[in-house]
Amino acid sequence: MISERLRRRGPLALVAVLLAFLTGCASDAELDTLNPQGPSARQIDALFDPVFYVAIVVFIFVFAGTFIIWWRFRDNHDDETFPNQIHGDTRLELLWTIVPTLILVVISVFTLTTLRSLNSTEANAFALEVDGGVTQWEPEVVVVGQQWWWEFRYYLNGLDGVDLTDARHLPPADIVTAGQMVIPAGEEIELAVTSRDVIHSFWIPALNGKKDAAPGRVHPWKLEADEPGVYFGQCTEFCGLSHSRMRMQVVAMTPDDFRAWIEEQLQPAAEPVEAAAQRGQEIYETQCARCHVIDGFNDNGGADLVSNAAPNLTHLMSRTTYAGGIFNMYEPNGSLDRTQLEAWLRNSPAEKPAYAEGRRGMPAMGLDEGQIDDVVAYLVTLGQKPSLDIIAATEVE
Ligand code: HEC
Ligand SMILES: [Cu+2]
Repeated sequence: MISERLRRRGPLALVAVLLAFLTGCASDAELDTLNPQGPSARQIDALFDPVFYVAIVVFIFVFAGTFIIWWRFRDNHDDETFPNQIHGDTRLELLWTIVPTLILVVISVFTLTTLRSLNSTEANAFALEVDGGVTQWEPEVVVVGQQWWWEFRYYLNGLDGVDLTDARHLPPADIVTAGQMVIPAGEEIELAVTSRDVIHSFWIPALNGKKDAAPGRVHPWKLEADEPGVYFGQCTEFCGLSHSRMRMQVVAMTPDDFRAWIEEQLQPAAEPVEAAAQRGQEIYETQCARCHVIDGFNDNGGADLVSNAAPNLTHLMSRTTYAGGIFNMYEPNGSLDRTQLEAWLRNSPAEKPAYAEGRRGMPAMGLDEGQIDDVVAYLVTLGQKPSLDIIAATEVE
């Protein structure tokens, strides 16, 4: 007999299950794993789908079996009429050992083949114009995780001879950016993934699976986007207080736009002309330069951070998000989101929780409102604003 309790609670439980199920129906979800937009993600999807169908068949089989047995033998408490016992039936034992084994063997063969192919790379050289000459760039990007943001380093002459084993003291790169990795669409990009502190995990669901970023290790990985576009990601290894605020994006451009981006990023910062911006630069020099780098102005030789790095600000304005990809730099109409940037400079740990006293994240700088205005006047001279299309496509909530 179905108990009175179950009769009352059953519908409630069903609603809860349905609600959980419905959350899976979001369309256009940024981190959708079932919407592959590059070759690696497609391979994973091609493995996922058949395994999922096999799992459904097994699920139905097991649950139907359980249900039928429960129904047929319900209310049978009389020991005299115990049903036939099948313990030790060799045929049955063999059957339910061999069938699952076969299923798992077939799945593992396909899984291993997919893994092998995901871990092999065949990136083609990509021609870039650097210093008036043509450089054949082996498309590689160094990905460094740090509590709680991602850094992307481009070494245009290749990674041969670049020692990545100590992520806190990496050799200078041609381009260093944070939060947004820019790549050419339709090209395979090799990644070298590492970390400056704890274990993080790099994941752009539309383009590929996850790869751990571990301190002292360099993990190879790859990405390719079929089309120009913006692909969202999220750190997926719990890494402390602001783990959920450690986001990133891949911005895939047409090859020509990408070349233009490289050219722009190679420019050192220009000297500020306005008086306010010059005052801002002085504040930067005394207060911020111990952590941040602006190419052409300072390197942070004696960095003060435990993790030994803060985002490179040379082309800050060319990024549309900051602080681990959680804030928009621009309003949808393309104007600076000044309120948010000022709030960040006023008291960053209030905007994004961090252990600033434990030297993780950016500390509150104690600037007064006049100084904040001057610093903003200086920051807006750093790098070019991207197109409205990119601002719209990269917008975060
Ligand atoms: C003690 C080191 C330190 C000092 C000093 C410091 N910052 Fe930062 N800053 C950081 C770190 C670390 C981050 C990354 C925080 C995060 O994303 O969680 C950061 C992030 C930023 C960002 C966002 C950049 C991005 O792309 O995500 C800006 C802008 C910034 N700082 C400006 C400043 C300015 C201006 C000053 C001086 C008034 C300053 N910082 C002083 C460590 C520092
Ligand atoms: Cu992380």
